Amino acid sequence: MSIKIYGASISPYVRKVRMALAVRELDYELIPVIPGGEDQPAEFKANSPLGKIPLAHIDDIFIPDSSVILAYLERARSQNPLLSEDAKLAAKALWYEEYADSQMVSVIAGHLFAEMILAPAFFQRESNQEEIDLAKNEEIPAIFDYLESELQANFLVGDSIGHADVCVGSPFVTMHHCGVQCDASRWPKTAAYIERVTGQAAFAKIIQEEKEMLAAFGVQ
Ligand SMILES: N[C@@H](CCC(=O)N[C@@H](CS)C(=O)NCC(=O)O)C(=O)O
Repeated sequence: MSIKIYGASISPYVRKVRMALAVRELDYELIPVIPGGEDQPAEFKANSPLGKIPLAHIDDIFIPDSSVILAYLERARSQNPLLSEDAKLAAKALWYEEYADSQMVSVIAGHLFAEMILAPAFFQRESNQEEIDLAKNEEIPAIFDYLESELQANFLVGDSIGHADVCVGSPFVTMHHCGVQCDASRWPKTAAYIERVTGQAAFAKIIQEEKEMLAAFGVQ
C-alpha cells in the first residue's frame, strides 16, 4: 500500500490517522498542509472539497476525512486490523470514535487548545480564560466521568489497543500539550488508561514531533 497523508499532526483528526497507521505498522508520507494556508499542493485543493485535513492518498484514490480513511483501511483489509469482526464490538468502537470526534475534540481542541495555545502562539490574540476554565473545570471532567464509567479493562474495546483507543487517545495528546492531566485520585481507571494509550511506544515519534513543532512556536 502506498499512503500519503496531507495535514498537520497538531490536528487531532490527522493525529488519529497517524496513530492508526502506527498501530497497523503501515508506512506513509506526511505532506504538510495547513487549512486555509498558502502553498497548498494542487492535489490537496482538488481532492479535499471541504478544505479540511486530513486527506489521504492511498494507492490510486484520494480519501478525505479521518473516519473514512480509517474505514477504508479496515475494508481494504490492510494489516493489523483495529476494528473487531464482531458487529457489537465494532459498533461500540465506532461510537467511541463518534464521541471522540465530536465531543472530545470540540472540548479539548476547540475550547482548551484553541484558547490556551493557538490564540496566543498562532493567532496573536488573548486567550479566552472563561472558555479555558469551563473546559478544565466542567467539560473535561465530564469526559473523565463518562470514560471512568465505561472502562472495564485496559482498553475500551477488546484486550489490545484498537480503533476506539486511537480515536479517544488523539484528543488526550492535545490535552497533554496543554499541560492538563487526569487526576488519578478522582478517575483512577481513566488516568491509567490515558497514560497507557498515549504512552504506547508506537506513538512516541508522532508526539515528539508535535512537541518540537510547538516548542518552535514558543509553547513549552
Ligand atoms: N470530520 C473531519 C474533520 C476534519 C477537520 O475538521 N479538520 C480541521 C483541522 S483539526 C480542519 O481542517 N479545519 C479547517 C476548516 O474547517 O476549514 C475528519 O474527521 O477528518
